[in-house]
Amino acid sequence: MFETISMIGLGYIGLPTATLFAARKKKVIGVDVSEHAVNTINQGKIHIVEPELDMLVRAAVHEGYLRATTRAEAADAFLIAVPTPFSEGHKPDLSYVRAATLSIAPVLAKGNLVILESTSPVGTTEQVAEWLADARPDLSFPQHASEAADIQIAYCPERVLPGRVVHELVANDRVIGGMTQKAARMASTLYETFVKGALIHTNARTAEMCKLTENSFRDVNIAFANELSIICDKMGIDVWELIKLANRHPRVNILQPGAGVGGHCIAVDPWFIVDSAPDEARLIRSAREVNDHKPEWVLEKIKSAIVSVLASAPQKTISDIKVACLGLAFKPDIDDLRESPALEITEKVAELGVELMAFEPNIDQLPDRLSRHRARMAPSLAQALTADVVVVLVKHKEIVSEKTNLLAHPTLIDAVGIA
Ligand code: SAJ
Repeated sequence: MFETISMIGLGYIGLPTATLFAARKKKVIGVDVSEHAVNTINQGKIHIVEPELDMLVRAAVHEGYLRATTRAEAADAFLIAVPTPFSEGHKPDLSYVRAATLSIAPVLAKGNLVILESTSPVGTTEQVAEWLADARPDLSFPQHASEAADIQIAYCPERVLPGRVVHELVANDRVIGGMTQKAARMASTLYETFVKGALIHTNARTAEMCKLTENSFRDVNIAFANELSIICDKMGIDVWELIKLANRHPRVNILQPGAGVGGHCIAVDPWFIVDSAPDEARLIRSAREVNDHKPEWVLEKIKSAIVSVLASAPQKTISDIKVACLGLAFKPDIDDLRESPALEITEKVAELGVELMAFEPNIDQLPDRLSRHRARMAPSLAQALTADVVVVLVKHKEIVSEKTNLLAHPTLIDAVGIA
């Protein structure tokens, strides 16, 4: 039924998905606006970091099943996996989805299936169907012709964890939201090519909301932990011990406070619900605000520590103070710095005019944002420990393994609970 599959958007989700189809000997045409991405993939290499993916892409390209291009071509099924960021006022920005949709419109043909995978506000799949219907009046679409439509459309979100994408794309259950039941059945047939998890059918709007709900659930729960950490700090209680104790209750499972919520999903997706239901989504909005505030709170703690060091050494000025920030990535044991609260905090510390050392075992070079300032990579954790103020921002394994030395430091700010 699906001989040729086209993936629009070859990023963190699109490329692994395209590659898994190709690994099952489907002919896959990957489309991306970035010439760099297209050229890299066509050489059998990858432009993103994700375990196991390089090997799979190399095989798929060399065996001729995966090819990348900047222009959409005819196919049996089209999958769209492009970014959906938010713009001013946390309003969803659908411009990439619209551009991707319009790019496939000229090559659509009767019998095609179109699947939107991008995390999207409720109603986006119907919007995609409208854009396509406007662009192709010669074809019929599900909003008018239902199951008899020439083109079937579904919304099928991914739910994979960065760093485990290849494994989770295959193993996780998947929600298949058809604009019609026929669309859901067609999408299931397509994903059965490589998905071993269950494929569960619903309508497109519920599937859109399901993706947003999953990430909002996590955001709300992390906000609870972050709020507790701020309350406990005020009350002189060790939040990490408190959480361990509370989690001994059979029905309590509090997550871990940290430096804030980073990445491109959890800090974004809940806003799509808030935008759709601003008066009703009170808890979801508060959680976002609590988590967004956490880096500022950590920064205030660092500033207080610097003030204390200066007070105990009156001959020193701010430029004499050495601060070591441990961890820059958005979460433990990855090299991904995008939307990282740890990086945001470290940059603000550097802006204070201190001498800054950053320790990040997963990267070789300081990002530009930091190298602009008086900042350098700490060659080792031992070196970082010579700083006047040491701040733990990410629970990387290399940092936790040094916890005895870290906890002995006289001015340690631990945002993640290494003890
Ligand atoms: N974090 C905490 N405390 C915790 C757990 C996480 O502060 O107890 C922080 C992390 O340090 C990080 C942020 O939250 O800064 C997000 O990390 P994460 O591991 O919770 O999630 P992501 O962004 O890597 O991936 C999420 C996943 N969603 C859920 O777990 C519900 C993943 O399954 C989704 O596919 C992904 O978002 C996505 O693409 O939407």
